[in-house]
Amino acid sequence: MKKLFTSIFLLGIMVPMSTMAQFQLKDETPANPDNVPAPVHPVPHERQLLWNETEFYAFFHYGMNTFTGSEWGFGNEAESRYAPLGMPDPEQWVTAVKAAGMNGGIAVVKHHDGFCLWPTATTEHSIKNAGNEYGRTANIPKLFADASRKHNMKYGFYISPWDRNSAHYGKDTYVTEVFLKQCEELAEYGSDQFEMWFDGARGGDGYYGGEGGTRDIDPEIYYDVPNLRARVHRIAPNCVMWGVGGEARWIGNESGYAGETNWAMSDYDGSGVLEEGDINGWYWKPGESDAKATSAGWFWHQGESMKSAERLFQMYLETVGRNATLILNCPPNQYGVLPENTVNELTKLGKMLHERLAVPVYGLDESTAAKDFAKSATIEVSETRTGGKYEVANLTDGNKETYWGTNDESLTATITLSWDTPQVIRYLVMQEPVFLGQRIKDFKIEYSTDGESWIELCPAMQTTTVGYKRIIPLNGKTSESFGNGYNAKKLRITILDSRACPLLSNLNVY
Ligand code: FUL
Repeated sequence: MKKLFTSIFLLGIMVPMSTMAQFQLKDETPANPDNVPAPVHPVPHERQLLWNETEFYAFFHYGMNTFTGSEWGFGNEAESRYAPLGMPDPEQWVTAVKAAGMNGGIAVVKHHDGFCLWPTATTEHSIKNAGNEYGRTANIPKLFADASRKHNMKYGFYISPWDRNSAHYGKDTYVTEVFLKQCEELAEYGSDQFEMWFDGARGGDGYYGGEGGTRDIDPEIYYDVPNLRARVHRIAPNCVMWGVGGEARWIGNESGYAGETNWAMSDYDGSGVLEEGDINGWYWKPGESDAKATSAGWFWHQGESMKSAERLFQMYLETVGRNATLILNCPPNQYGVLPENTVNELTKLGKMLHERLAVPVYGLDESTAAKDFAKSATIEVSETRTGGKYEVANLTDGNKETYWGTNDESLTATITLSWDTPQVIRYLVMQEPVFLGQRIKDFKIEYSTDGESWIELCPAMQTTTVGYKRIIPLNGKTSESFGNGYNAKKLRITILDSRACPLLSNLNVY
């Protein structure tokens, strides 16, 4: 120890004075010259942020069940039963959902029955042995990935961990020789995929290579999730591993709604927590809502009908508008295409989203998009964070990296928008820069027709969390939200409480 002190001392006298002065100068430099707010933990991983920006995307349940009429095949279906009536056309799926304002999709390429829609090396229970030439030649993950890239859409795959066909299921060899390899094969179909979807998958009864019986497994342990994540991320680094993978959570229902209060954090996937998240959660686990656009099951069924565009718009408000993402199921039929009524309703939905909320929809002219009145408003705030980088103009600059905020001591704030002439307004959109954590806990919205007196809007709605995106129908109703609107000279948002100084990256008023 003595020797160490001596050498440090000697080193001290050997350092020239000019260098010492430089050290001192460095110490005096403030550590945070821009006064960047400290993050409030937990914060998302880069891939979770990218995933959140996908917002609204499709689910395509297509496979063996499309031909057997089942929802959960037992696993003993002969491969020859998979025999499409025409060449499956994933490009048609992709363009149809793009017209609905969606930004991507997830194709089911293996459901619980274990039949793989690509020529996997892991099993003979795949399209290699399909009943006809269409079935044998249409490599669905490949066609789907190619079409998505061509149309600038994000894409990913649903691969059921539970495999009712495999003789290995329930043994270690299923995970090492079948499941992980299948996930890697799928990752190889595109290093740019955004999400891999795994359901709860606790096992149950099945064919299991002819042995039958029941296999009960603990998904947390059995699927070797850390290894699964590492192996997929090595190939597809931005692929969020949903469900079993632990990087995004189920929203707790399949009806297309999230809690009005919805935190992106959660530790525990139990009831209650799923719809609303958990303000005290240690993990960033944002909610995804999976819902059906059709009246029957997840797979296509004869005679099923399509939900109306108005109903789908309501789902959008109650999911994307409540800090969740929406994965809307549109099942292809036995020809391997989306039926005409599905395509028509999706097109109507795209028009609605464009005309009401200015969602960019391919093929629709920008001049027909909802007008953003925040852009023409004069915006005053109770306070602007010091540092020169947090001005109110950041709210309307369309840049997700820039934001407005208060100083650390203030957990409340007001933002007032005014117009020279009153504007008819219906929706308010707010976004937090969630890369610094989700903060806002409580807010209220008021408007004024004369610029003097204030009336509270949607008082019965839980105006609590904001998160990545919150869309508020100002009449408080998600079901009949496109009403007459409010003739507003002013609109005031009061942030009443926040986990740390409130920050907002974007504000729109339609
Ligand atoms: C569930 C599955 O059991 C259903 O069949 C469907 O695929 C749904 C989206 O996930 O876990």
